[in-house]
Amino acid sequence: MSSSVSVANENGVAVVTIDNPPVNALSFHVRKPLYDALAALRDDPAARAIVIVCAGRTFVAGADITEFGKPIEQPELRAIVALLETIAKPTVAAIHGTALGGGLELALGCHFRVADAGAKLGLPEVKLGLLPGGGGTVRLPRLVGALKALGMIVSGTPISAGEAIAAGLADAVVDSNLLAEAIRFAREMADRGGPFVPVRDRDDRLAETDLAAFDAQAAGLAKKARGLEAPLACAEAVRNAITLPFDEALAAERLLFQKLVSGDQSRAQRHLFFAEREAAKVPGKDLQKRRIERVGIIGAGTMGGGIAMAFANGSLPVTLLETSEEALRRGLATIEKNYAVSVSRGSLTEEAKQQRLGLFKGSTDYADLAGCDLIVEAVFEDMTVKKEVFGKLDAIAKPGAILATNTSYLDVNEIAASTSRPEDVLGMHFFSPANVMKLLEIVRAERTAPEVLATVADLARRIGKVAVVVGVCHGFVGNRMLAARGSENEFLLLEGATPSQVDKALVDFGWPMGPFQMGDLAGLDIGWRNRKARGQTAVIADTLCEQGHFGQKTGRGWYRYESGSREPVTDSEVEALIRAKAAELGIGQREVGADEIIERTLYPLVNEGAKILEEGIAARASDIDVVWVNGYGFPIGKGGPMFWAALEGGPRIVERLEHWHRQTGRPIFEPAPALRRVAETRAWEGAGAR
Ligand code: 3H9
Repeated sequence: MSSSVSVANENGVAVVTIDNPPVNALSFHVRKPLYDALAALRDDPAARAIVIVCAGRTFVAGADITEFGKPIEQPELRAIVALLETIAKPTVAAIHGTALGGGLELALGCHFRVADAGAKLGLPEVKLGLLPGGGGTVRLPRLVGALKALGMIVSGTPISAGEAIAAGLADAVVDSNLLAEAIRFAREMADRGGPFVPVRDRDDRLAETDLAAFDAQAAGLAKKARGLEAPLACAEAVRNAITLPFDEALAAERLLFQKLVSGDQSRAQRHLFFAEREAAKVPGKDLQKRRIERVGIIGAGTMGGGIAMAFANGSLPVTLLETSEEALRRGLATIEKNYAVSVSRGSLTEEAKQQRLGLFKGSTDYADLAGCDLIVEAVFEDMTVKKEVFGKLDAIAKPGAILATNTSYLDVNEIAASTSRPEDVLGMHFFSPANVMKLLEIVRAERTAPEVLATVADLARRIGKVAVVVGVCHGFVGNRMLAARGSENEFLLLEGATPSQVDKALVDFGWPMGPFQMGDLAGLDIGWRNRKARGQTAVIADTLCEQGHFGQKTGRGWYRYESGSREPVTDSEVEALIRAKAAELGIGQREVGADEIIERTLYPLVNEGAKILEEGIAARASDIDVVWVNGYGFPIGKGGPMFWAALEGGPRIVERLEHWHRQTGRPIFEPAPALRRVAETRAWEGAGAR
């Protein structure tokens, strides 16, 4: 007996309870007593059957991720599962909450799985850059078939108890009294008598596998892996389960796991797992939160509509305000259309669509916002307009209502100062499309009350957003760094790179898309308009816009697009324009390599991140990583810009920044002192290794 594992005998059925809050991870202090308990029960005549159950909110949610990268203390999970499979009496996993990763692998070591109706079962290791390393890749296919197992393991997405029983993963699903039902089930099995066949010996589902179909599905999944090793290793391991004897496939799984767990990609993804949870720890987290039961949104355009949908998706009633009936009708129609698309794609039921639409109330009268607990303004990005809106809100919002601006760049302190209650004001910077993108920058203004910050952070989680608290500056964390990433783009072209070379270098790095392709998708006219408003110029992009090349929507931008196609085609006229501009400016053209492109785009990005840390705009380097991975597509296998920078090595980045500073004379490359300092103390790397 230990505090983490206890055993009780319920009229001949041994109940082994794991109690390791918060998620019953299989830490060493669980594995050891669990192994000892099972070894004793195996030969204990007083136990006719064994049930493994968990205390608290969930079944085992996996191996203890904090132990990865350290020497493994025996017994390992694999040994526990192997021991389970030597037990002749019936063994039953009683599953509630989430049986994930090593948790599901433990359950796969049992003869039977009885699940609570609300339980979820899955092998999400791929999301940590890993594959299931406790036999999951060889046992799951034996129960659910190789194709289903491949889908589950490569996506990492858990399935419901209902799906689990249909797939053959669960043997019974119960609506209540899980433990009592599991004990009853175990007793019934003991009465029925064995032999009970361990999963390792159940090969019938594997025998029916169509290997060609499997390979076709695996090839499709591999295409989507975009440089990540884990999805490919997952597919390889499941294939081994089909083609190799059990023990050989298990040994191969082990080797693949060891390779991945010690690699940079998994370290990066584990870093992100903890970084997201760390980001949620905001100042005032333990204070009494304000109640948020109705949200008001001002503006039913693309942004406002998306934000309203994000709240409705989280079951919150929304009052949507527009300036005219016509604009309101248009906004609500777009929302309805978006939900209809989800229904047609099968990601939403008609019933859920109706339920969500039922949460919307439209209005053209500010007075209708008086009952809202949170009001988010998503009007035109202009300080005068925003201040006017906040003036009106100040007059009508009820005391204690939280007032948020969805500005991407403007000074939230100035906006807050236009009200008589700056402590209730903050920024909520959503990313477009706001109903889809997970990131939310919560902008803390100078006078924002801590409980306001904490309330909004909680709310963000409630609506499925990954929130990061940031301070006030132009562009906050994300857009400010984005400007730094793009600052060299045109110079790279003028010096001899082509748009497709720049895009390819970044796609090879792991981005879903390069900056020029992205520009064409978003519309080049947007940046043009912004530049004009700020009196800035971009020599090539401005000329393209003057010629009506706005990107995909006009069929021409940095690339050419055939009618109806989103496939970029190299445009020789654009390349000629770049050469002509370079000649006009007296800039000599030369070969520009992929390494130079990465250094001149991503090192300035990291450098800006370091400045942001120095200024306290972000509280932690890992917060910046969370912003960039969730909002801007920074490759997860690189862990975000700051994690990647630590692996690159601060001194190297500083040296290269100084090199490019000398070459170009442009001040953007001035290395931030924090970059040098932090790199030397390797503090960022410490955050990653947690
Ligand atoms: C694996 O199993 C490998 C095996 O195949 C092979 C082994 C040889 N370990 O998310 P929450 C912490 S790989 C350590 O906010 P929720 C988390 O950091 C693993 N710590 O709760 C947080 O700490 P803090 C495969 C863990 O209710 C606290 O628990 N399994 C672990 O929103 C609460 O977490 C997975 O990948 C862990 N495994 O969600 C599942 N899990 O309070 C990973 C959580 O200090 N976990 N913590 O910030 C999850 O997906 C979610 O935590 C879960 C609960 C859905 C379970």
